[in-house]
Amino acid sequence: MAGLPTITGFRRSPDGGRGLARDLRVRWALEEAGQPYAVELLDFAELKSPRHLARNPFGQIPTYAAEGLVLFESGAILWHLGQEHPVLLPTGPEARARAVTWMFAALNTVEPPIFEFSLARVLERERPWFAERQEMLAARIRAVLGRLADRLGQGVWLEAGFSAGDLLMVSVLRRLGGTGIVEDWPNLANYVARGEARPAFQRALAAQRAEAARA
Ligand code: GTB
Repeated sequence: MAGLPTITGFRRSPDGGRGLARDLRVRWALEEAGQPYAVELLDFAELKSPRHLARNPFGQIPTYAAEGLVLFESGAILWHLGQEHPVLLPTGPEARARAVTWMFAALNTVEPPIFEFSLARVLERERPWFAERQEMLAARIRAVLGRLADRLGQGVWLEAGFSAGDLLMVSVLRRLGGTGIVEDWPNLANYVARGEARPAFQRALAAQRAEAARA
């Protein structure tokens, strides 16, 4: 659709519409911002096409394009949207810096062991060392989540109000759905549920599910 920011997502997400791929966090951010958007769905082969590699040199989703600006990396896209939308990044310089810190914490500290853990479940199940490695990765995840849960305490969000830091943290923790790991910390489980209950999240997930059903 001409004029609207356009993001990219999987035409057929391997998660079957559970919203675990990283386009969901961009959709959620756009919904929080009240910014209408268009979605271009890509087959796996199209990810590595010259057209898409021009948008993202790693041939991945999500990307974001608006008014000649083309971005990749979900964190960078959210940071960009946050410049215009205080619901994502507060305007006060210190509050904004704290929110950005949580964005980095979600992507650089919490997501890597979770990503490795879930990737191993898909790619390494048949390996003789699978169980041992899963245990090791689960221990790494638990160490990080314990610290995160301590900091969150009985807070509603990680700082005074919801921000892109929470949006990314909840998105990252959702990947552990079904493993029972997050549930070991009821405050974290409630935090994820609070994020998922936000109307903007629900709209983003519903849109992504509807596309998955049509694909
Ligand atoms: N650092 C980048 C970012 O944050 O934007 C990473 C982007 C990324 O990993 N993209 C993945 C991709 O395009 C999709 S999200 N992969 C295709 C490729 O590399 O060729 C990762 C993902 C995929 C599927 C599920 N799932 O089915 O549950 C979950 C997460």
